[in-house]
Amino acid sequence: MFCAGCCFSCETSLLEEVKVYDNDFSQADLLYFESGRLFDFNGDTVLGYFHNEEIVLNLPDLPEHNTIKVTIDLLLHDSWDGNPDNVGGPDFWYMQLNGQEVMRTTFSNSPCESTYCLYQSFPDNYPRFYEPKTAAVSSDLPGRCQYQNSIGWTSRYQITKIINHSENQLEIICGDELKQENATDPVCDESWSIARIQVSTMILN
Ligand SMILES: [Ca+2]
Ligand SMILES: [Ca+2]
Repeated sequence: MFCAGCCFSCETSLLEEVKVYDNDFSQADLLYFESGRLFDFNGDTVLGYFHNEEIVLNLPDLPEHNTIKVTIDLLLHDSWDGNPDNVGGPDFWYMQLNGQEVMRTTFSNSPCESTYCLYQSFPDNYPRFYEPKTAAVSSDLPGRCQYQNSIGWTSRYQITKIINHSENQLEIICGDELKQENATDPVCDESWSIARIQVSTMILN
């Protein structure tokens, strides 16, 4: 079959891609959020911050499509501990698309040396073992609270998920299960926020 513009090895081709949502929160636009709040982080308006909480975004009236792509720019603040199963973790973060859990992972901003390392599961789902900040697009941001003035205590990730989807609405839920039983102020110890959400509908054949 002749296939204009598609690669030689792939069996599917992208017929159409429509950017249906793009929010970096600079316009303080919280339309379609069930609940949401904004704060200023490092000179940038972002959605957050959260700790043992979910955000819910409902996008209606999507154009006809069979695939959907969601890209989230995620900020992890302060002392995320990754995988360890103890008083400090694991520190989970997850994403659901129309009720389907497409990501359930852990992140770590913590030290990693040859004799002591708090591994994270990202960029895979839990449980996997990667060094802290693996695949981060930025790791030189200051912390938000516990390490407010210290560089290297917020990491930024860009997470993209592509799933089969043809309904005319999309519900995006992001949340965490953070654990810090030995901290007097757990929200200050670790939290997260979102700098940008982009959604595209696609038609693949
Ligand atoms: Ca911690
Ligand atoms: Ca923790």
